[in-house]
Formats: sequence, structure tokens, C-alpha cells
Amino acid sequence: MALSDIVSKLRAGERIDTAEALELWNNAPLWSLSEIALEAKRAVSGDKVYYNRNFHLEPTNVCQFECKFCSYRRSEGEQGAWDYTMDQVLDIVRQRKDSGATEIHIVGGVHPTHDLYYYIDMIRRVKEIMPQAAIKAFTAVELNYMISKAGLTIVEGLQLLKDAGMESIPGGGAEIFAPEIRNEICPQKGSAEQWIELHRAAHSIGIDSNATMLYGHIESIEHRIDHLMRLRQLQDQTGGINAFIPLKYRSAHNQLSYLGETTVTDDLRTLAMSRLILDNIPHIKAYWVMYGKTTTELALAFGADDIDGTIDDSTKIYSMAGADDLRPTMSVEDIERICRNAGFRAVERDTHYNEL
Ligand code: V47
Ligand code: SF4
Repeated sequence: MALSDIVSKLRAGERIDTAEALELWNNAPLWSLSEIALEAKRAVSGDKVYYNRNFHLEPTNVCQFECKFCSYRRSEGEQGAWDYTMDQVLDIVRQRKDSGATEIHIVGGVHPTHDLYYYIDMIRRVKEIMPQAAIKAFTAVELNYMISKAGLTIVEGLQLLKDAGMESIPGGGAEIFAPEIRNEICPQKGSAEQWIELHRAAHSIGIDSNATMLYGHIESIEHRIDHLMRLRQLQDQTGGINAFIPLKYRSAHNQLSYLGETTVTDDLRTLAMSRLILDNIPHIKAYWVMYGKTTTELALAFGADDIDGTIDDSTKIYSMAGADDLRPTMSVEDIERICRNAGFRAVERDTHYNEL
């Protein structure tokens, strides 16, 4: 199909297929992708760009797995490893108790001994300190590991976590679904089907979630499209995904460093194509900690309608992989300025995208 026909199809609100997505991705001028992705974004969220007041809690970077793109993980006892005690974790939360945060994003490594019941206890105790904050916790990979180790079904394990106060699941661990890439960059992580089934189970019991895609390493555009199509299919079936976050591979200090990083135009094209393919996922997030603030401003012209939150110097995953900001923090004023500079209006939201 000719490019102009694909654009007309999108403007008519019709869905594009894999071949059309590939044609658009490879051949549409960047400005044209900006134009149609913005139209799609405006239909969902008008001139709003969402953000929240949040912080991350990373209880440990000790991880059993060795994903090749990861700069964050350490083995037990290795230099640079941390493994906070429960008291230390709770102290971090106590220090931020009055920060106004409405969300605590908890992720760490796939730890060899901390089990499901340890994390249930953590969630319960964090929630006791900050009952007003929603807990968005653990990637599907961490959850699959801790729940299967406990000998429970996925639904049983998720229900226990939900009962303790977990409201939502972040998008991590999706990487690239295609097995030939997944087996190469993160062979221990479990299959695409396991990631998808965990999110499906969560949605079935009222836990919503996000989805991600790690791009810019050894995958092709076809792999990215395949990934987005699988997410679109899941969302058609459950409707439980709030936001999609394309994650740019950052290349410092990991086993894939020799690959370097993608260009900013690739980042913008990927965002716009995500908005256009994922016609059923309402929010596309430009995660500012990963892009840096400059690219985030630009990203808002390519279909993103969310920039994540204030963060408050609480995550190390990206600074350890080479992101600009070593102590990522944004005030609400910074966020408002970035949105205004890009021609939009910043709107505070909660974890489930209710406006505050
Ligand atoms: O799954 C790890 C990625 C993810 C690198 O749901 C890397 O709101 C780039 O999922 N370069 C975890 N990416 C982070 C994540 C996330 C982040 C922000 C918001 C949300 C949300 C979710 O980080 C991992 C992996 O894909 N990652 N190392 C790296 N070197
Ligand atoms: Fe472990 Fe997650 Fe890093 Fe993979 S990406 S090595 S699972 S911390």
C-alpha cells in the first residue's frame, strides 16, 4: 500500500497491519509521523501531558539473571551490590512519607532468597507508612520467579500481593518478545508468553499494568513491530494496559556496550510508531529519566502524552547505564515547563490515570 493510503487509513481511525506498519516505519518522513502521531495523541488526551509525583524503591540490585543489556545487576557480595534490610527499605519510605508522592514504584533484581512472602510483608509495611500512595511493583519476570518458587499459581500469587496492597504492575521485563532476540539478550528471563500471561492474569483480577519494549540493540524494525502487535493483541483481549513505554537501550557498562546507542530520530520514530500501532493503549510514556530532559521535550511532538514523574533521585537503573542525569529529579515546575515548551499542558494523575 502506498504511504499516502496508509496515512489516510490512520486518519480514518483504521488499524494498520504489520506490512503497513513496516512501510510507514521505514519510509515515512519524520515530520509526517509527528503529524499523524500527534493527531492520534490529541484524540485521546487533547493538549494534556500526564505526570505523577512518584519515587522508586530499589531494595536490591542482586540478581540471579545476567541480561546482557543490564548495567544494574550484581552478584551477591560483588562490589557495587546492595541489598537493603527491611528496616532500611522502610526508612527510605519514612523519609519520603510527606513528599506528596502518590505512587511508589518498587523493582529490584531477581533475588536468590527474598521470596514472595518477604515481598508481601514489604508491601504491607510500606503501605502502612504511606497508605495514600499506590504501589506499582515488580516486573513480570520478578513476579513469575517469586510466585512459581512459592508453588502457587500466578493468579493465587498475584491475589496475595494485591491483598497486601499492590495495585499495579510496571512494564519491565518485556524487552523484545521475538525468541531469537530474547534468547540472545536475556536467555534466563522466560518467554514472551510468560510475560504476556502474567499481565493477562493480573488484568483478570483487577490489577492494571504498563508495558515496555527495550529497543536499539540487536533487534530489527520487524522485531519491534512484532512486539507491538503482540501487545495490541493482549490489550484487545483484556484492556488492562494503561501505558506503553518504549525503552531506549543505554549502552554504558554492560555486555552490549560495543553496540552503542540509537539516534534521536530513531527514538522519535519509535515513539510515533508506538502511538500509531497501539491504537488501543491510551497512554504512551516518554520516560524522561531514560531519554534525558532534552529528548523528552521533543518526544511530546511524537505522540507521547505522559512523561512519568518527579522520581526524586530514587532510581539507579538508568544512571548506571549511562543516562545524563546521575541523580534524576524533576520538580513539578520543571515538568510544567517541559510540557509548556512543547505546547502542552501538564496534568497530574494517579497511577490509574485519574486526574488529580
Ligand atoms: O525491563 C535495563 C530496562 C526495565 C537497561 O511501568 C534498560 O511505568 C535501557 O520497566 N538500557 C525496567 N533499558 C524499567 C521499567 C520501567 C521504567 C520506567 C517506568 C516504568 C513503568 C517501567 O529497564 C527492564 C529493561 O527493559 N533496562 N537495563 C539499559 N541498559
Ligand atoms: Fe536482573 Fe533485571 Fe538486570 Fe535482567 S534486567 S539482569 S532480570 S536486574
